[in-house]
Amino acid sequence: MIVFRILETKNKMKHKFSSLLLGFMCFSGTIVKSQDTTAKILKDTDHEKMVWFKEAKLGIFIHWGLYAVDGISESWSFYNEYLSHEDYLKQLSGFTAANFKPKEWAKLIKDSGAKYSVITSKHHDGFALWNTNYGHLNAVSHAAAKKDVLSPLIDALKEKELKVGIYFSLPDWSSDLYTHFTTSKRRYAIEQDPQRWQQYLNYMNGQLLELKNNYTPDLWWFDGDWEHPPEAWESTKIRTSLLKGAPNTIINSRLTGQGDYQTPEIGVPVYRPEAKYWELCMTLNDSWGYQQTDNNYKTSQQVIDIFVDCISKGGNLLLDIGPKADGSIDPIQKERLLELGSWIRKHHKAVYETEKGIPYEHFYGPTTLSKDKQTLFLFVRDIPKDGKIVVKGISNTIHRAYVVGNGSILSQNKIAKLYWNKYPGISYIDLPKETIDTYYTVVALVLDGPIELYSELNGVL
Ligand code: H79
Repeated sequence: MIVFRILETKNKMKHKFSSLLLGFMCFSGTIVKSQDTTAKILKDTDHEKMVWFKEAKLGIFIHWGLYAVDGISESWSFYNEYLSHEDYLKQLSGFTAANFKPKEWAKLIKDSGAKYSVITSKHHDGFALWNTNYGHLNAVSHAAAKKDVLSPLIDALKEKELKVGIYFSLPDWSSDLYTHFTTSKRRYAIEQDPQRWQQYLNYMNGQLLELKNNYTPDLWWFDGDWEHPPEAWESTKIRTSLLKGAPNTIINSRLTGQGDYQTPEIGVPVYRPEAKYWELCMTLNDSWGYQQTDNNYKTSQQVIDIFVDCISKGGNLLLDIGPKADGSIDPIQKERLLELGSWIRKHHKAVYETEKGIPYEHFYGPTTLSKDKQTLFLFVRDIPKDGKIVVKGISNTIHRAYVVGNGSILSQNKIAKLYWNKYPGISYIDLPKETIDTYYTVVALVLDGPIELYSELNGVL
């Protein structure tokens, strides 16, 4: 259901399908290992500026716009001609933000365990949440809200010491200056009217500069780059301009070729991505924005499954919420964030400031490593039938095994260790029932030094 609903809209498009955005996909039943072709990122990204991102692990994505009024798909509903553009814009009168409490949003995001948030300043429909001087389609001039809703949210996020990411759609399907209007209607082709395209770029860059100057975001989250090649977007120029005076700002991979990190969407990477920095964006149900008819919410277990999968593979999860048009947040969405947050708080040592874990050959489950590589965290989802977990091929001495967030010291015994070779044997660690967590129990193995994995191919002799 999940992928179907989202892809259903896209399949209507006349473009050839490419894996550019959805990232890390497998096709036609053949196993295709993740390839770096999915999102072209810069090779010379400054690693210093990526530290907070790498250690953050969780961000909260916010899709808030006109589409929440009728509960229809963000921008795509009119693009794919499910309703007219005129009817889509009628939602302006329902976008009230009457119960919008930015401080409560920021608190919820903080309580989810996230370290940053990314908010849709403008989706493909061109509706801007801030008081832009470029165009009239915005929350202040035309919507029932009659106020800038972006500024107070960004202030509240900063007050909570959360990093701020701004989502910005390169396409603006409502602008007369833009090439694409709907799936069957193009306004013009760039080659036919380069001047008009230049006017669009001026408009778009004007908005970007407003956002930069108003909010000095920590991260830019671009979307929609697939509609034109990077030369048409002048993506190099955009990056230079956004980083001028703000060199530590991070840019996602959808400013084609100019991004700092890879941006897979929905598809949880099966294989560990090769990219040093990546972030999976994911919906809580099957919709980015609020859709009252969509009750296909992932359970808390499933949300935590996805989160653990991402961090054990060295990536971040950008988990989406879709607030209602009045600014309130659905109780189920709140509950999922809070449940994730309380699990993360209990296990924070195994989550933040960790690195990707070890290969599955050593432990049949997700793992992370402390920054000094001296503590290995094992994420145990299913209760072992004999109450023991198994770790193989670790050459270090395990000084201590304990349950994170619970403190119990665990007993262990080793089998198949000979004195006359280096094969490290197999460790069995007892996991008493009383220590089991509702979602994942995390066992920390404190090692005698940085982890050393036994990797001789031929075994003992
Ligand atoms: O904001 C949410 C979505 O509305 C937006 N990104 C998230 C965060 C998004 N919409 N579509 N996509 C992302 C990916 C689009 C993929 C496709 Fe296509 C569009 C598939 C078919 C048409 C890309 C372009 C692949 C072929 C053409």
